[in-house]
Order: sequence, then structure tokens, then C-alpha cells
Amino acid sequence: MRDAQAKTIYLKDYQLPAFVIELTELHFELGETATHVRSRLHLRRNPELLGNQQDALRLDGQDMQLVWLKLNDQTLTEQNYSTDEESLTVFGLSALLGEAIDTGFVLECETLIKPQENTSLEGLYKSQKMFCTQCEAEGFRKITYYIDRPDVMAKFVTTIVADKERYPVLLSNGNNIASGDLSDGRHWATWEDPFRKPCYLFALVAGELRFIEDHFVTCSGRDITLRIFVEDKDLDKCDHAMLSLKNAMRWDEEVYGREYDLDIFMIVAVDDFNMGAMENKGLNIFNTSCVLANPATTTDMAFQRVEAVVAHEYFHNWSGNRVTCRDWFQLSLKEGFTVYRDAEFSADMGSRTVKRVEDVSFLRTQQFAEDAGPMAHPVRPDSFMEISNFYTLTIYEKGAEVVRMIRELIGPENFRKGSDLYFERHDGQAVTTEDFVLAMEEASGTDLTQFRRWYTQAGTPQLHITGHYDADAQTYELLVRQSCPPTPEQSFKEPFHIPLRMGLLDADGYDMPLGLEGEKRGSPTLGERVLDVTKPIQKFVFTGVTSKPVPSLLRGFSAPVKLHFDYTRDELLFVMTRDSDGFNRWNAAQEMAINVIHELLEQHQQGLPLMVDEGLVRAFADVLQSAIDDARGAQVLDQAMLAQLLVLPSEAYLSELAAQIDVDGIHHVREFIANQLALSHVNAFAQLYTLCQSSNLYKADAAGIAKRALKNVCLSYLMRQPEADWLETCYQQYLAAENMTDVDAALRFLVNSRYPKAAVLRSQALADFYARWKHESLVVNQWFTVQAIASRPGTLQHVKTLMHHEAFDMRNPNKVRSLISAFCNTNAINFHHVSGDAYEFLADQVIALNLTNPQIASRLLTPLTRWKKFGPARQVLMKAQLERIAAQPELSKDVFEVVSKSLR
Ligand code: B3K
Ligand code: ZN
Repeated sequence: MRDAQAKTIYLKDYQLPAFVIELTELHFELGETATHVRSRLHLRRNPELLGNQQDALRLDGQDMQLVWLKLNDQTLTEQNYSTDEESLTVFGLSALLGEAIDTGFVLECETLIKPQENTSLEGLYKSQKMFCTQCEAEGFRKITYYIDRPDVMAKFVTTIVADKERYPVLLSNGNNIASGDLSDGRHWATWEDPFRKPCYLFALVAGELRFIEDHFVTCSGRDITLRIFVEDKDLDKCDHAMLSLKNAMRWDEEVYGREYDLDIFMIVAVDDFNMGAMENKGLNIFNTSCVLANPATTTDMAFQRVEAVVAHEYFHNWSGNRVTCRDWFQLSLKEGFTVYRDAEFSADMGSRTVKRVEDVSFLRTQQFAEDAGPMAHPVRPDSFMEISNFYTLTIYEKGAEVVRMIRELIGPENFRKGSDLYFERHDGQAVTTEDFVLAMEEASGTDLTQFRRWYTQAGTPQLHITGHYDADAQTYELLVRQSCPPTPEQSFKEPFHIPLRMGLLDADGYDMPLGLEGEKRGSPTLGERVLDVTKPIQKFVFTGVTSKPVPSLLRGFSAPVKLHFDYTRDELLFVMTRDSDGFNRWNAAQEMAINVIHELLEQHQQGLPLMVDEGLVRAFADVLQSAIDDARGAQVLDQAMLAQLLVLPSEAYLSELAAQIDVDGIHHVREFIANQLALSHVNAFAQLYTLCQSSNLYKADAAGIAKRALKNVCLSYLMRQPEADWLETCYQQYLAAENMTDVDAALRFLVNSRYPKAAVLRSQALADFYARWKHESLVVNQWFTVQAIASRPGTLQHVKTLMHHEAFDMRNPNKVRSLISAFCNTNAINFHHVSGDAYEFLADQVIALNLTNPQIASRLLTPLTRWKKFGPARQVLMKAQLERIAAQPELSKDVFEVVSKSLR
């Protein structure tokens, strides 16, 4: 192992920092082979640490060469300090400094680093021709020696010196306070950030960049300059991000009362980036995939992602930067809250119900799987080996659900009071999830003691609910049982406090009044309420229920739980068509499909002939008829919602639901049902496909996106027909479409088609697509993905061939994600082929990336970590690959942690 000291770090060991840094002055000389970094740290002993004062100062630092070190202008020798692979320690400071150790001293050093050789994309590195940084979580220690922890907050002044021709643009956080030319062809710029911040929010960019500029006038009338920096060729792809940014700034003022603080806000797009984007103070750095967008090159989904990520990073300015995390165990404090904020923003910008449907689908498929696997951890973890492994769906998505549940429990007004209190009380501080909950408790007067278990207990709770109607007593009783399966390190779980939003539907589908037994007569009886589920078994008795109701439970997915209620298919159909809650209508449709799929899966496993339930066929007919009426002008229903209703539950979700995953069975049955539905409704799909054609100019607005989604869902079913006509229609859409959404959809269907006649069109389209877009890196990524996710046999071999394609680059995370991750994560039937070849393939890639980019390597591993969910034959093969990885001589902490936890 490279990091022989891959040791576990525990939250319980947290201690205040021994020293604080008031001011950090940095000076960079960016060179073509090495970069010189000079830092002047204005330090003093932490005045809060009475009694346990330190005499030695330990700074974090990795992969750098120390040139010199000075204390208050005096050069130090190795008698005064020592270094190792991960740190520098200065000893005997009281003797060297006297009182100044407490009143203030300056530690200055010069270090030499090699950004050109930094393939981990953490710290200072080169992306194509530009210099850029990524410091969260612990990347700053690869730039210079520092106390690299989020509760050490300093003002930063940064000077960058670089060749003027190669790097005309020099950026860092805050305001540009001075700049000038040097006589040797270099130039310099100095940036000052007046807000104290942890070093993980530091950023530097140098390159040949162009920008678009706009302005935003804040609620208090301040004029903010907004700039998006990109390569020259991408200047035409910035407008959507700029519009999203302005919308986000306005929204945060209106919904949270948060105003932007600096005079300038900058976004820089870079090609090589480990994740989506980074919220560095005043200088956000973005993966090009999350900022660039225009109709010709970008799908609707990518447009929406740009809007969401731009907003997310902007919102961090308050939830993350002004109020930051005390330590990395508190990561969800900023991430969960900010995901919740960006989800609400997107809901307000587009269709609220569809946004919820998409988020819940994602959560239930991916986060639930994580919570049931070997890496399961609480929203506030107790320990980790490598913090980079904890930027997880649990921290982000489940963390956002936890914030959403607090709002469910205390109500929207109190939630706003709570967030105001939180921001005001903790502005400029590094705090904990406990501080967040306390603010919410204080503002609302609600006791959240039991609720806090959502932060400390991992695993997805289950709710088993039964209903009983007593016609004589006119009561309806809900019996709610909760439980939570064991997770690694937590075999026993205490009951959670679960907000269960619900209603009772009468025979016409209207919400009945909801008076609970024991409640005062005359108290308002609403048609919807949030029940506080707190006990392992709990009874709720509704009174005055004049007829047998159909319960509508967990409306809006008010808690991240697995709900079991034994609905008949007729009841599901009723909820699907009548419920006032849009989310539950969709959910009932999914439940019905799951029901039918499970039934057929049993038949399939017993070797019986398959028959699709007529109820499901009729339900689809109803949805299609509504969609047709709607497209003809009735416009009563949300087209985006209709598109969602026509999609069967994904193989990934069906796998998550299974105790043991029958890869082939799930694929076979789902395909069978989709083919049957296509066959039964070919005319309706064809009619709707035509009705959804639009001659309007492309707009990535909610209405346009919905229409294209519906149209392309129809095409996906039509392509299941053997008639060559549909192939031709699809090919024509591919050729004629002027927007990437329609081009991409058509290409996907052609590539996935199993009909022999598709082969020629498929090759033509793929060749044409590459020729047309080979200069657009992001579009080429789509080209890789389309091919990687084809369920046809032979895809693994094709993926291997594509890895030698001129456009593939293993050092670029977007390329790895679009080809290798796409194949391993979204092509179950090929990835889990019984030969085990794909497992071996994935392990090979992890082993290769382990040495160059550990973060990407460890992330890539995820599908292998789920080995216990498969049958014995696959388990053996998957485990063998994990063991092969574990036996590698130089394992990074990142990969070591995931592999060792998966094998325990
Ligand atoms: N805060 C960053 C994530 C950093 C990941 C470091 N491994 C982006 C975000 O969540 O906004
Ligand atoms: Zn974030």
C-alpha cells in the first residue's frame, strides 16, 4: 500500500486546532516544469485552547519539496523542524518566539510543486493548457504546508505570476486589487478575499480564457459583476449558465433572504475535473459538462443539470462558505442543505412534481442501494479513512431529505425562521449539523431529539402499514410498523421520527377530513396532514370517516423510507388517476408496474409462459389517451408528468428492490412487458409521437422539455416494433433534428435496436455523429455513452475497442465516466454477464486509475462492491476481482478503504 498509514479517523477524536491563521499571503510563480509557492502565514496559538497548549506546530503537506522555511524572518534549520510524507512540524516554538506564540508570528516558506505531473486533479494541476485548483476536501495540502482543516479560517491575499502570452488571465478569490507586467514577458495579479475562509475554498486559475459578462443588482441595490470564463470556442455556450446564475441569485434573496457579498462572481469551465463543480469563494470552478450548454450540442437533461449545478454552487456561498463545516464529518451540513436548496430552486423553475419524481427515483435507486451495501454510513458519519470517499449519495441526497423532513415537521414559516437564525447566528463560523438542528428547534419550538437519529443511524427505514375501516364506528385505523435493517457497525437501530404526509380518498377521489381520535371536537380537520411516526408500532385512528377510504400515504415522499401497503391493483389505479398528490399518482403507477413485473418474474423463474396483466395495459391506454387529448389542446395535464407515467421502473430500481438480483430475469421480463405495451398501443404511440412534433424554435423551458420527453418516450416504444418504417422514422429524426435532445434520443434507439435492419442505419448514424461532433469534447462523451449502454451482446468488446479510440483519454474523468462508468453502472445485462469478463475489465481499470487518479478509481469500483446482492456464481466472480484489487502492492487510501470495507 502506498499509504501504509491508511488509518481510521474518528469524529469522537475531534479537537480544536492548536493554532489559528489570521491571514494567509500566497505568491505563485507558475512555470512550465515547476511552480514555486511562497506562503506567509500569520499565526498564533488558539486562544480558545486553554490548558492544552501546544509547543509544536504541525502543518499538512504532501507531494512537495520544501525550499526554505522562516519564522519571523529567521531561517529555520532542521534542528527546529522535521518533515515526513504528510506533514511539517516546527518544534520548540515557545523558546523561539516567547510571547509572540500567543500574540502573533509569521511562518514563511517556499515550496516547489509540479502541477504538470499532478494527475490526481487535486491541489494545483493543469487541465489542458490552463492551471487550475481543486482543494476540497484536502487538496490544499498539495499546494503548500498548511493547517488543512475547515475550522481554520483566514483572510487570503494571493499573487500569481505567469507568462503573459500563455496565461493572459490570472484569477483567484475575492477582488483583484493590483496587477502589472514584468520585464521578462511575465505578468502578475494580486487578489484579496476579505472574507475569512477555510483553505478548501481557495482557488487559482491561469490560462488563455475568454469571458461573457453580465450584471446583477442585489436586493440592497449593489451592482455585482458576473463573469463566466471559457475557452474561445465555447463562448457561445455560456448564456444558459449566466441566466441560471441570475435566477439563482434572485431566488436566494426571495426564498432565503440571502444576498451576495463580493462585488464580482466568477465561474471558470475546465475540461479535466473529478466532479461536477466547486464552490470556491467568488471563483467557482466547473466541469465543462456542468456549465456549457447550447441547443445544438446539449440535451435537455444537460441543460437542467447546468441550471441545477450553477445554482447549487452559488447557494453554497451561504450554506457552506459564510457558514462552513467544523470538520469533514459535518459535510452534509453544507451538502445536504445545499442539495435541498437547489432542488427547491429547480422545482420553482420547472415542474415541481416532475422534479420530485426524478429526485426520488434517483434516491430510491442509488442512495437506497448505497445504504444497503458495505459502504453504508450515517448522514453524519462517525469515522472514515479517506474523506474523498464520503462525497456520497447519503451525504448529498439523503442529507437533503433530512432537511426536507425538518421542514415537513416544523412547517414552512418556522423553517424560514430557522434558516434565518442559523445564518445569522453562525455567519463566519465553522459549525456542526447539531448547530443546524438547534437553530431549527429554537425557531420552531419543536423537539427534534428523536429526529436527530436520522443523522447518526445508517440504513433505509421500512414502514409496514395496514388499514382497517370500521363502518359502524365510522373510524379508519392505520397501523404503522417501522423497522430498519442492520448496517455495517450498527446492528441495532432505535426508531426514527418519520413525518408521514397522508390523506384519505373518498369514493370520488376527494380528500376526506382527517380528525384523529382524542383530538378536540371542532379542531380544524384538514384533507391532508403529517403524522408523527415515532414508535416501532403506532396506531392512528381517524374518526368521522363516513365511507371506506383509500389511503394516500407518504405524499410527496415525505420521508426517505420504503413503504409497504397492500394495495389491490384497482386501488393503485384509483390513486393513480384520482389522488390530489401528483407524486403519489406517479408512485401508484410505478407500484402497479412493479407488481406486474414481480408476478411475471415468478412465472419466468418457473419457466411458465408470460402474460401481461390487462390492468396495466389499460392503465397505459388511459395515460396515452390523456396525453393525446392534452396534446390536442386540452392542456390539463403536465406533459412531463405524462412522459414519466409511460416509463416502466428501471432495471436498476427493480434490482434495488430485489433480495437477490436476477439480472437476466429482470431484463427479460421488463423488455417483455415494454414490447407488449408497444404492441398493444402502437397506434396511440404513433399518434402522440406526431402530435408532439414541434416546429417552434428550440427552448430549454419546461414546456419544450416536456414535449420532447413525451415524444421520445413514444419513439422508444415505436422502435420496439419490427416494422422498418419506424427505423426509418427514427433515422429521419436523427438526421433532421436541430436540437441535441432529439438527435441523442434517436441515436440511442438506433444503437439499441435489435432488429437486423437497424445495423446499417446504426453504423451510418454513429459514423456521421462522430464526424459531425468530433471537435466538441462533451458531445463525443455522449457518443461514447450511447455505445456503452447498448444492451446488445458484444458491448463489452466494443467498449474495450473504444478505449483505443483517438478521442478516448483515461486521464480525463469525463471520458472515463462516459464510457467505462456508463457501461458498468447502466448496462447490467452486459456488465453482469456470467462469464465475469466485465468484472475483470472493471478491476483492470480500477487498478490502472488507482495510481493516477485515486478518487476516480475508488468511485469506479462501486458496482463491484454490491457483490452480495447477486447469486452464488456471480458473487464468486465479483469477489475474486475485489480480492485481486486488494492484493495490489500500491493501493491508494481511497481504493483501499472501499475494497477492504467491501470484503469484510
Ligand atoms: N463541494 C464540491 C465537492 C467537492 C468534492 C471533493 N472530492 C462540490 C459540491 O458539492 O458543490
Ligand atoms: Zn455542494
